Amino acid sequence: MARILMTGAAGGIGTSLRKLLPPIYPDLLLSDIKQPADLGAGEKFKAADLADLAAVEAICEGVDGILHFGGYSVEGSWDQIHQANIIGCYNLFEAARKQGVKRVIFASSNHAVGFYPRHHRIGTDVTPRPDSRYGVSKVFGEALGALYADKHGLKVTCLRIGNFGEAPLDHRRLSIWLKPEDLVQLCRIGLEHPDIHFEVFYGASYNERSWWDNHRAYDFGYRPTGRGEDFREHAMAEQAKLLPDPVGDFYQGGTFCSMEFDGDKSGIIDWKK
Ligand code: 15L
Repeated sequence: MARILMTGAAGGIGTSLRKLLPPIYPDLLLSDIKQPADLGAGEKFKAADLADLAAVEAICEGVDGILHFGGYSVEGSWDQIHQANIIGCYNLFEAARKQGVKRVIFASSNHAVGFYPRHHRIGTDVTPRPDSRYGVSKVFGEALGALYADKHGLKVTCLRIGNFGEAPLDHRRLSIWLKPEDLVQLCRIGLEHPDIHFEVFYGASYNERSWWDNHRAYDFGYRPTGRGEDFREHAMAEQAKLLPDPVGDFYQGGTFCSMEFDGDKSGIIDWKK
């Protein structure tokens, strides 16, 4: 029976997956910097600070596969991103190698490519265009994943997650929504598919407005069950409450692009005008 380690167990994705994974992976070890307040009696938990290599090695001991959802999950200061997502991600891959872990699923993000305009459909093989320090850390994590796959034989799957949740939150999220059960499918492909060496998939459900060519995931058997358009009315009503954001509304990364933006706006088309 495979022992699976999930980092980031106290975060948004981790909290949801703690409920969905045990029937599939009963030997599930949870980790985060602090124990989740609602940890159940049947749940196994070991605390670890990702910036501490020895602590990360300790949680990887005896583990077959890792779901790495730990780290900083939004834009932060350079120090926050550096500690949790640069040093932390390096420690995770290095600890996995040292402990003989076979597979790693890395939670990358759409923000690794957030500066592609929304009218540009992209695959997983495009040049990275991160929209934030956070996005840069995800590009770094994908690069580390490729290195550990090619040099050390770790089987690595990077998931460029769109927006994870029960429903799309606004207009932008109609294009990038990821239903929890669909993320579970992608994790299973990464942990179990015999042909994984190094792969990048978009973590997105079946969204008719998608900006992404995710055929690689479908080739590996991914069949998403979530459909963003089913929530169109709700998402558009929520969108109507938001202020216009010419930069964020033009690029795929949304507000991650407009925050701290002082670049050239001349190429930006305000579609609403
Ligand atoms: C992400 O990568 C974040 O972790 C999440 O909090 C959302 O901001 C999401 O992207 C998004 O783009 O909606």
